[in-house]
Amino acid sequence: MQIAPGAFHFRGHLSLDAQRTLVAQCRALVDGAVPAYVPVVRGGGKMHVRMLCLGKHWNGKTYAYEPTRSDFDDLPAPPLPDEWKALARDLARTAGMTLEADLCILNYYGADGRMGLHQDKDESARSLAAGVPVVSISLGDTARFLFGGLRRRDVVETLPLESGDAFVFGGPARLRYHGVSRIIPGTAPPGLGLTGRFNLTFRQY
Ligand SMILES: O=C(O)CCC(=O)C(=O)O
Repeated sequence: MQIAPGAFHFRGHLSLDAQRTLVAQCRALVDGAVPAYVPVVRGGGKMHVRMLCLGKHWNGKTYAYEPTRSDFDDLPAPPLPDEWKALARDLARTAGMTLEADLCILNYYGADGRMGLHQDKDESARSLAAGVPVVSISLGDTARFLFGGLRRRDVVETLPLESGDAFVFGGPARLRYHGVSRIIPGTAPPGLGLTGRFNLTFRQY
């Protein structure tokens, strides 16, 4: 469903089986050879998620993408799986947009996980100017997602992102402020076996 020009919320897009497969992949990745970590950002504050970037690493100190994690352990960003790229491509197409994702930021939110209001604007000037969308997939506990306007002070709408939901924002919505005010513990589908929440955001640098 379109919620604003360029912004789409697809509720229950992924079957429970598809969610289970993704959760297993996310788990293996965040505890793998290049594990997720809690970034410390420019001002010195710790983020409230565990993050793992695939394809390209987003450096929380410089707000720039790089091949290796120079703000943490110098390990290379693991590759973005082809089937994940295809999933993001299909979702963008469903929203009438084109995305050839070359990176994904995978975040794990525990019970106290959150993310302040921000714009995703560290991708290339070309990608941003073209309005190439961000495709977001939610797994596990429900998030209270904040979706604002192009200015920080604009009115912010709150919507629940549940397990299996996808959210796509591109075109005129690409630079809208967004964030997560909180996670609602215990709301993941019982059959998923996940405490907390994974969120995947696919982007094209
Ligand atoms: O977790 C979410 O739903 C949003 C994540 C986000 O805003 C981001 O990764 O930039």
